[in-house]
Amino acid sequence: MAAPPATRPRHATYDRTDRSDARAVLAAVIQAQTEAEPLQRIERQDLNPRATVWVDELTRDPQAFALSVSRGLSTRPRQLDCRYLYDEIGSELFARITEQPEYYPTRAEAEILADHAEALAHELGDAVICELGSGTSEKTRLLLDAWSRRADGEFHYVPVDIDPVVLRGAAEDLAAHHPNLHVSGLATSYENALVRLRDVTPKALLFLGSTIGNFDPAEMDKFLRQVEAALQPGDAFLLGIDLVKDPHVLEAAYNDAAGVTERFTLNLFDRMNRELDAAIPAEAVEHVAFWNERQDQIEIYGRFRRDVRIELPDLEQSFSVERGEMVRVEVSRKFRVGPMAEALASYRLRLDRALTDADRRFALLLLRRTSEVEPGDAAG
Ligand code: AVJ
Repeated sequence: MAAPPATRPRHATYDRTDRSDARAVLAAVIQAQTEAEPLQRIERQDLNPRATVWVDELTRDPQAFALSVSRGLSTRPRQLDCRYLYDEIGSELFARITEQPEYYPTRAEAEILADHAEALAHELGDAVICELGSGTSEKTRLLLDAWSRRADGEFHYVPVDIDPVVLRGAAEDLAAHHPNLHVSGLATSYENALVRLRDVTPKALLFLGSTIGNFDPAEMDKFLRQVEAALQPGDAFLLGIDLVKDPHVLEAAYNDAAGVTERFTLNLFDRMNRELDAAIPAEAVEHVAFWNERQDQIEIYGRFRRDVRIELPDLEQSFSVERGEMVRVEVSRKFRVGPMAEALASYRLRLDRALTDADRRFALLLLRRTSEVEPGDAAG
């Protein structure tokens, strides 16, 4: 047994030689970082002997949603924070989006993961798999299965998701299906999770589904700085990016014929009614999604069919939205491999391999955190 991790929690690292203790070390790292943030209350929930989740107060705080909506409706153009799309209903609807024939990204990425899971497990099998925005961890199972076959002993998965309900479900289910797997889930923001995972190494940080496309350029810069700080030299970063392609294909993916994406968008306004008593009439909002050619991004809005007053009674605020107004709920940027690799190099992320599906719709970038910005990189 290693020394009790609690004696050196802030600098604890994952000990390769004693896999059985790694969960305790992970727990100590996470707990220690938590204590460094006294305002952030964290509740530890042991689900079964091999699955634990840490739930941040911020994920349970209704005020946070209200404040975010208030901010979003006060700015022009109005825009809501897309993370609030993923409550229990929204996560379920997103899972159904991924099954729609028009929504290719999930299938394309799963194809890549299935084709390369063995090779990735071979290359990265020692690493703790940490995943930002894990959701149901559906695609990640392809990797976990490969890790499970390869691992000589125990291995570790740290899923991070903003929704504690979805996270708990996935954590319990994954531990049940892999007898040599330990799951330590974090229900928190990416930012908090990255701080807490800094000392866990070697790790493979996963950010799949082209979720990075939800960030505007300034947010992406901030996020990549946090990733750079969270990774130790040699740690891996597996980044899924959706690629620029025929606008018809892109627009169809966000306007599926069955109307699931429409319901996904409208759920955000329903959620405002459910949790904030916003009093938005059900038929007042419609889903609009289109390709913005200049910015290489899909933009998704709720468009108001008539004048509506949105109430936020807890904040004693209300907002009048006019007929025809568009409230942005999400952007989904699309990328090109070359420029993306160049951008990532200035965060000390070196592209080792770009894996694509047969139709080159989607790419999975395998990056390594280097000690230095690669020479010749102008942006460094
Ligand atoms: C989960 C953010 C990657 O942008 O394609 C799908 C979300 N929104 N359809 C995406 C989404 C509407 C999705 N991401």
